[in-house]
Amino acid sequence: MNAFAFPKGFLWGAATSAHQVEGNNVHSDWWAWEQAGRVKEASGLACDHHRRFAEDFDLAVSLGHNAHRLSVEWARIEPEEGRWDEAALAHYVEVIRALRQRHLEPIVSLHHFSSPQWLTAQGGWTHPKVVEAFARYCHRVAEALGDQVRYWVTINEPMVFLRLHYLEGLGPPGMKDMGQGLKAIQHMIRAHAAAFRLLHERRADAQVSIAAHLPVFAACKPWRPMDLWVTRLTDRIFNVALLSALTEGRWSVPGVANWTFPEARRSLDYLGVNFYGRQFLHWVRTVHGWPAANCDLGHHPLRVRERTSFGWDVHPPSFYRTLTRWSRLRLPILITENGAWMTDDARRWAFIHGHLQAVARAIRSGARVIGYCYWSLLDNFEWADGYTPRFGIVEVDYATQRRTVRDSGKRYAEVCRSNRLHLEER
Ligand code: IFM
Repeated sequence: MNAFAFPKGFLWGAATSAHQVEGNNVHSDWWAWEQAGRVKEASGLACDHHRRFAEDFDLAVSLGHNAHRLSVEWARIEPEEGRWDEAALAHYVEVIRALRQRHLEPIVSLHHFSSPQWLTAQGGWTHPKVVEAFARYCHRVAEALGDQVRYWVTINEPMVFLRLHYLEGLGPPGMKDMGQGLKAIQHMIRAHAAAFRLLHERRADAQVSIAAHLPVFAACKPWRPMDLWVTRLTDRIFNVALLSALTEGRWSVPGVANWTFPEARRSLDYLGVNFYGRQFLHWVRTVHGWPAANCDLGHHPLRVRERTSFGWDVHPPSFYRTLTRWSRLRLPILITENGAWMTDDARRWAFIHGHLQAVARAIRSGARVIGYCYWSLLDNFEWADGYTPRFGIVEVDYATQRRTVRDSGKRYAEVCRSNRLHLEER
């Protein structure tokens, strides 16, 4: 074993998103979706973070963090089209001030799965005017927060968002249509490019990216040509095409589409990486959807040794692979999310520890990783899965809003404080 020192100034923290923690996000499309009974549980008061943000940031400081990722909520800031809620903006100014007072570097996402109801009523991200609407909203936020925020995430996990909301109908607007999904991707790329530009106009040293969910895809049955084919195709559309649109201005998936986005060329200052494990895929016959589905990991007792309480694969070597693969873009990498729901907290720590080992090894191999945000600081509302999954290094008792730091949070704090990790030789 030897001690690995992370680079000086490394950002250590945890991430949250507005709808998942704030509570009473009544103008968002997710709120309407929940009220319409489309999910088993509604978000309601969530973690009441809208009122308790200062004490939650105190907790983050007590855990040795020096950064914090959060999102601002479009639906609060523009509850009706063209009507700006100044009090909502003032609230986020307060939030950022509270972070700065505690020496927590803010990493601010502008869109994290939830959109204003008025936008979704017009077709959401499939409507061409979303690009301009998003830019207007970002402009307002940049005006209010721009001098206090350096790190921005324009859109969280664009491809997961599209898959869940536009291809699988699991979130608003509940579409299941590949054609609409393809429209939405184009609008997201353009919206990101517009936000990138205006954030830089506001502050030249802004660091802007997306948070890209970048799994390693593997075939369920690699001896089946169709499984292999659909796995490569999914990697191309989910991982490669999006990143080449934002770096080279070209989105191309053979047999699907070839587009150019000159305005999106070089629109990443760093790469935000969300990583949760490998995804095993097999080919499925479909009419309007994507011809791939996740396979039952139970079929892979030899290859999938460990799973989270969600049943997701746990595989730190794949994290190493993702980090080294994408370091070829020659951008700094900020790990904007990595985490697990584990009913046994000792296994959560093992997950964090294993993934930090992978980060250290990737840095040793040349990846320029500048920070790590665990998902999540708090247990929170996990979208269609409600409150059952618990990802937090801080446990939340939803009946009393009492916070209790988990042991995994304390172990993670030791790494954050020391900026070091004992690297286990393999
Ligand atoms: O809770 C989500 C988050 O909103 C986006 N990334 C994955 C997390 C865990 O599923």
